[in-house]
Amino acid sequence: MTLQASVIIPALNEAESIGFVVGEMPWGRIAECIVVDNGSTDATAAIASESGAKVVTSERGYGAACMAGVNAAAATSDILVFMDGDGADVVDHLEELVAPIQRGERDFVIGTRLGSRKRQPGSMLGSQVFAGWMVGQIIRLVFRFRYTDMCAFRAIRRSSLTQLDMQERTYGWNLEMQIKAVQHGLRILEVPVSYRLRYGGVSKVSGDLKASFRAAVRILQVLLRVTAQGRKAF
Ligand SMILES: Nc1nc2c(ncn2[C@@H]2O[C@H](COP(=O)(O)OP(=O)(O)O)[C@@H](O)[C@H]2O)c(=O)[nH]1
Ligand SMILES: [Mg+2]
Repeated sequence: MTLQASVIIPALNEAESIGFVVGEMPWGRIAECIVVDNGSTDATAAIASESGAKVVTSERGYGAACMAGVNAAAATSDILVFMDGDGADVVDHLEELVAPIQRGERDFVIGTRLGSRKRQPGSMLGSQVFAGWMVGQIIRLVFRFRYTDMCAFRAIRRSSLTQLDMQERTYGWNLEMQIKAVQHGLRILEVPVSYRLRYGGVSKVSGDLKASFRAAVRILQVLLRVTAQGRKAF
């Protein structure tokens, strides 16, 4: 029996892109696509729903949206896939993320935009490449596992995610998952993925100076807090 996968997409003011993203879903391969809209002032929710997604809302924050998606996922889904709602992630790679978990070989499969696959020029800022590298080095020094990126496109076994007891409700969510996955001894795999320019609309994080600064501070806080807790616990 193949394990079922739910795709969870946090989306904030993505009216220009969300129809494209949901429209690309390989419906035959997934149980459902959940779009979590918490505070959009545009037609994101309506377009997502018209395109076939299940739309839910949550408290403010990127991590809060991801968590709401987890809580909304069908009880029959054993695998949760996260991806962005701007069309930058390439859903064709979904199979490569999900299959190692379905085969029982891995618990957490994360995309890396810095591997062998094509990255559209300008789709990733130098600061994002550097942040992924730096965080990867710190995690490697402390926990002996090397990540090359903090890519949002990732798949995780639901029971493993529950075990991680995620606390972050803003932009530290992705990193918290990565560090805790190592701390809890999950079987992790990085898979090279392609990355595109966003389909339409504007960036809420990397392209916005204030938001990038807030995200960077949050990521550093998570890095220090979760790493310190992990060192105590293990
Ligand atoms: N629901 C929700 N989605 C968010 C929030 N902040 C960012 N997103 C979504 O998270 C994804 C990544 O954000 P994006 O603006 O593309 O960041 P960038 O890739 O760093 O430029 C997109 O799908 C956004 O719509 C938020 O507070 N709530
Ligand atoms: Mg983006």
